[in-house]
Amino acid sequence: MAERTFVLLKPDAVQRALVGEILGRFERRGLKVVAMKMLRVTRSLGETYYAEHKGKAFFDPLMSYIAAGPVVAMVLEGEGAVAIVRKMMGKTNSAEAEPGTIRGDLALTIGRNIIHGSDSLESAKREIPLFFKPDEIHAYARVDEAWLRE
Ligand code: DAT
Ligand code: MG
Repeated sequence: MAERTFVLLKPDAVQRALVGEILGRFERRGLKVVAMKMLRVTRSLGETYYAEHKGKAFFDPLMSYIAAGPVVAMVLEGEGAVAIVRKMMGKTNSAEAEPGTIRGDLALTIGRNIIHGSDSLESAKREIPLFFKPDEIHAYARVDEAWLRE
């Protein structure tokens, strides 16, 4: 069953011009981009999005990091998308992430780990509507078919 997951390229990924590199990995794997936008994460959105970490020692630095510049948010669709994206991202602590993973190839520390991906289908269902309205998410297969008929 095709499922959807939420991915956020954090401010350092944008600032380091790694958007194409990371997006290309997902596209080449076969995941479909069904929604994408560049935006700033406000303090209020950041607190809702990372609510599970409120009260932890790294919460304030995490809020500053996520709000430090524009991010690229996206919804990726495909069979097993949630687990596949997590595997491709590598461990949360970039220092421990395996080479071949996004963090293992492109990031050095836990505090600058360049990417977020939903950790479960439930998280994806909570996170996607924080960033996208229903009409900003596109039914990829149907769009493609209509376009081919023209
Ligand atoms: P992930 O982003 O792999 O889902 P998470 O949800 O546990 O990891 O944490 C969210 C972000 O918070 C993570 O990408 C980086 C930061 N973070 C987590 N644990 C941390 C820690 N021990 N020290 C500093 N930052 C941390
Ligand atoms: Mg997480």
